[in-house]
Amino acid sequence: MKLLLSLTFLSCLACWIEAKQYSPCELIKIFQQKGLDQYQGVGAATWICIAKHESDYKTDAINDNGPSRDYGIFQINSRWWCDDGKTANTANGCNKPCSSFLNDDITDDIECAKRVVRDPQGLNAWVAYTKHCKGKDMSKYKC
Ligand SMILES: [Ca+2]
Repeated sequence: MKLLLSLTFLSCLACWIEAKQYSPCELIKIFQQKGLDQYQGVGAATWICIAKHESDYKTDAINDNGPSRDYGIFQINSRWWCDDGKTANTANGCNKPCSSFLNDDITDDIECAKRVVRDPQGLNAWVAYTKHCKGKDMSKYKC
């Protein structure tokens, strides 16, 4: 009975805590599975660099920029890519509620990142990319 109670408690904890801090090795594997590695010619290490400097790999990262907010591992912006219900004139380019970029299932985050990088500005949409990744040695972001 005690064991059963503990198991119930543990599984409930798992339901509540959906957020997660990934490791680079976990992310590289997921990026490869979901076709993000080499998407538009961008290798997994560069995506890792972006996630590192945008969110430190935390799926529940939120940054308030005043008129809009950035969500999740790729810090997807509520003015252009998702709807958080409190950003004026969101373009909602990924057609998602921003809250879907805060859980530990990063499938939709990856799909939205693909949409972002297909825009003319490409990776430059991410400030972390231009500041920390562009033209830099990406070898330390490998697994
Ligand atoms: Ca998600």
